[in-house]
Amino acid sequence: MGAKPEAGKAYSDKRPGELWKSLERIIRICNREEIDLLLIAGDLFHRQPLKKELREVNAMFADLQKTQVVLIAGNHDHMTYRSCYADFPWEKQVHFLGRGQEMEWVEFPQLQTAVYGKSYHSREIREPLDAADWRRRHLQPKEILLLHGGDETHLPFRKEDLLRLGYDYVALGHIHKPGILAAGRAAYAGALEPTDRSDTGDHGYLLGEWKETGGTLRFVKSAGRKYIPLSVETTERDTAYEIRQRIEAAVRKMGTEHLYKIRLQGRRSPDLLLEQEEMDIFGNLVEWVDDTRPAYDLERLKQRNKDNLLGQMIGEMEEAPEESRHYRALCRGIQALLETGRSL
Ligand SMILES: [Mn+2]
Repeated sequence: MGAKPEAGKAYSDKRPGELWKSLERIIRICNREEIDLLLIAGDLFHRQPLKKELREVNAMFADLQKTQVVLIAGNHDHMTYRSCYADFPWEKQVHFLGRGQEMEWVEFPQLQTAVYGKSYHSREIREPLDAADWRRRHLQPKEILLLHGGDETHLPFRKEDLLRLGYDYVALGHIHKPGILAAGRAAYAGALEPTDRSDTGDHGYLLGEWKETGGTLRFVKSAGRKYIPLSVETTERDTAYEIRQRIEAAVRKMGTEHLYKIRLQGRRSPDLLLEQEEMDIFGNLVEWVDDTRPAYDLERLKQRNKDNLLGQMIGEMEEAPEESRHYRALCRGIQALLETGRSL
């Protein structure tokens, strides 16, 4: 919550509201599926939550019929002495762990389960995970740890050390991409919704179940939109009209509700009129990279311009690797010279 992701002009304003809607869907799923525990492993908010935002979240949690909520604060919404988390009066089924610096826990005897966790009290935690600080107390048959971080500056840990703590399950937060760290033992649910254009791929939540026969854990897609990288191949025969149609067809096929990062690749006619604005057909274009190379008749141009700057640049370009920045810079320079028309 509280993120304002780049979402393409048609979506930018509605995107923050959509993130709230996404949480609302989770509440309905909890009620429908009679979920026992909803675990939120930090960074529920993208920044310090406002009191009115906590009231909204709390009102949603209040609708839970059977579900207990356990949450911690992550690096984005870390605790400070004036954090609204510090003294917020949560509903009785909501358990916020981490008003203090030490490990806290909540027991659910009817579920024979305890959930442990610690909130961030700073933006970063550079010290690696210390087993003594994170040990379980063996209060219930099943014990779960909520842990936020895992990269260099946010509680670095080695997988073996995490598993050695002996929890039945570690619900991990911080990394936006969902991923199982150790089958049935530790996993990142990932961000419920992608909140940045680098959050490509599917987003949703993890649904875990303990039965007599063992546990299962599966990822469930639930995000309303995703960021999709789309490569479009061009040839020197293509017109802008044709490229536009190609983009339109691809976006329609994958879904106009998604947000696209488009990269043009291949050759293109030297005098192609291509406006990025024109290519944002559905208002969901968030990134545009034009890596096409103009298909000049270089031999002819070099012959005609061997005594001037253009000829010199073409000579240099032929030496440079096609993928290099230098090559692309020369391409642009040559194009600029050609557009003035004088060298032709
Ligand atoms: Mn984080």
